[in-house]
Amino acid sequence: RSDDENDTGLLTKTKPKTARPPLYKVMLLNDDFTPMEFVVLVLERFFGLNHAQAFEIMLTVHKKGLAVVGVFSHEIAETKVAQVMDFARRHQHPLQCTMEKEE
Ligand code: NFA
Repeated sequence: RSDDENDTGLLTKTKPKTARPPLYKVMLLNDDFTPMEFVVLVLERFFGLNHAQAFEIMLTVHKKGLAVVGVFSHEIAETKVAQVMDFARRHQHPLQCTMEKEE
């Protein structure tokens, strides 16, 4: 905090603003080929969801086309996307995972 003198001659406090790092939404996209159980496994393994939560989010992706599965710092979001994309590729499923800066 610093003291500033305004045009009334009064001293006022100015709160220093500490910028918070931006957060990133990690999303899963629907496709016609990835098995539902594989998507549930991804959500349990990489996003720490229990089976019921994972099944619910999988169904949302299936019905709506995509869903946000978590919100993370840039570095963590990048790691999640890379882990999911690598796991899907190794199992030869076309599942897509992307990240987007939160507003
Ligand atoms: N739509 C896929 C199916 O019917 C399931 C799926 C859900 C795929 C969520 C990708 C994401 N097998």
